[in-house]
Amino acid sequence: MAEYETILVEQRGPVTLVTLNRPGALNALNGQVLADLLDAMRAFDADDSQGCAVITGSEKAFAAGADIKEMQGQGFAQMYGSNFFAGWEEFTRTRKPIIAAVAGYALGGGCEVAMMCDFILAADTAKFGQPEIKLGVSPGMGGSQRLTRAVGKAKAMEMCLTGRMMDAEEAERAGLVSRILPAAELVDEAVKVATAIAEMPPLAVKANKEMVNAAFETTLAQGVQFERRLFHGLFGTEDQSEGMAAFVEKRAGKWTGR
Ligand code: CO8
Repeated sequence: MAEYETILVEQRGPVTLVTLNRPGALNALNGQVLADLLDAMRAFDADDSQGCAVITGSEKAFAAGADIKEMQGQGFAQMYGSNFFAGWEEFTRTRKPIIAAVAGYALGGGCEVAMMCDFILAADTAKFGQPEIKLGVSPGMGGSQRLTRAVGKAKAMEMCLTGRMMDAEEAERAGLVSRILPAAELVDEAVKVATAIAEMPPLAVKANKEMVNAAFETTLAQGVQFERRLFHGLFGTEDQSEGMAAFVEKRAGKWTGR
């Protein structure tokens, strides 16, 4: 298992657990975090023994945003010229599922990374926000788009324009997070959920992730067509034959990933 400067990576059975680890900066996201995380996610996607990842932070912060000290001295030419932080798009192309397990602050880029994951499990201590306006800027890693799709225009607009944070209860009511858990149980429960996903037929896992994500990119008719074609395609897999046979024979399925 590779060692990284800004993240800790461990395998718990079929689950890759990634812990953001810049405690002195509340896990602020700098170029090194991006490089480390992309490397870890490439390894995760390529490893057949791994079926689902969990990304978490500390008790106090999932991540308090992009690293303000790294960005402070930059001008337009440097930001635009280097296409600053465009590398995060690669993170969203990870084919296996990623769960964000969020405790404490998920602000700015931290909230945006949580929203790039496939779903968010929140500790009761979680706080979500897009406070970039207070720095004279705006979300830059998809927050204005993903937050709006997740919670609707009214809340997204209010949060982006005022920088107000949403607590876990409000985030769950608004549909930003799938569930709230006691902080002390967050990581273990997230690993449990990830293990259940990792034990599903792997091709069906990828197909389900792809089709739900397609809902954000297509019209309803195109999305329904995309779903149906993937559904048809799964009938070419061994795991479909096995899954349906196992149901009829009242036994558990054994997956080959083919
Ligand atoms: N960047 C760098 N350092 C940070 C950050 C950050 N985002 N957040 C906290 N830190 C550091 C603090 O500077 C401090 O370091 P030091 O001890 O050396 O002074 C340490 O972490 C602890 O922080 P605090 O003392 O401030 O802790 P508090 O408990 O008092 O406050 C808060 C916690 C409320 C979370 C506070 O730290 C805070 O407001 N942080 C900044 C939140 C923020 O504004 N986030 C948005 C950043 S901009 C962004 O994310 C843009 C994303 C898009 C980029 C895409 C580019 C294309």
